[in-house]
Amino acid sequence: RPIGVFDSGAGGLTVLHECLVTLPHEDFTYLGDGARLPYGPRPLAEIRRFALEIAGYLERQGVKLVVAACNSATAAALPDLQRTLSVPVLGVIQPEARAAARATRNRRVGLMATEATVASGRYEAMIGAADAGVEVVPVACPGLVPLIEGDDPFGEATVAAVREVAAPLKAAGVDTVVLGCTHYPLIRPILQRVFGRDVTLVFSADETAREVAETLARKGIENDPGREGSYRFLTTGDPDAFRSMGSRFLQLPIGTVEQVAVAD
Ligand code: DGN
Repeated sequence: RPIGVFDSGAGGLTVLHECLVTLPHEDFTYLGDGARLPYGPRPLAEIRRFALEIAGYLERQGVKLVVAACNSATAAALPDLQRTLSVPVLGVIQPEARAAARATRNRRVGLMATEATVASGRYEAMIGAADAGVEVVPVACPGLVPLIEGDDPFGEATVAAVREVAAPLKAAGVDTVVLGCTHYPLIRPILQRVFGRDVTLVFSADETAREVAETLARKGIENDPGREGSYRFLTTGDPDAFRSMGSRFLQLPIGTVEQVAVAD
């Protein structure tokens, strides 16, 4: 059975990318809610409703595990998803929160994320659960997703926007920055150069892929490691728009994209 991965759009493909590298023997079904993106600026209750619909659709498709590959959806809905679905559900916040608590030396961690993720307070709760002495300094970055999805993701405007959001985190003396949004791995070189050598950047994609692998092993639901897995794409929005944005995030062939309706 495949693993279901969902996001508001194509950003979660950075998480799928890492899962495909870490778990080449597994099958994946990725569902982007292209008809309703972006999630980041929406109220948490609305994101929760969308996430439950999307994940419910994947469950009806027969997936063996669901990955909420969207920080905003994880922030808004993870406990509800875990309560509602009959298969295990992993989000992108807890793996990253644990990694951040491990990485920090001065116990001061910065958070860059969408407005919804920052408003949820989930990172503070999860990092606090890992180490109650860690102070979290959050910065909402509403400008970054549109820039990374724009015509010039690696241009000067993106560098300027990163400098602006980095300034308060550098002033606060954080030694670790959690990149709490699916889109940020794409601009890793820009982020690392702006923050400098001594700041550790923690990404949700690779931490989550590791956690997916551990969960499959623990539950004994791994595929035979000798096989080559498959992956397929579904969207609630325009398949062509998904394909053109998606290749930027996946860095693998996308192939056919099927349009689906997710409501019950
Ligand atoms: N996938 C969203 C997140 O990780 O928060 C970013 C895109 C969006 O919906 N704004």
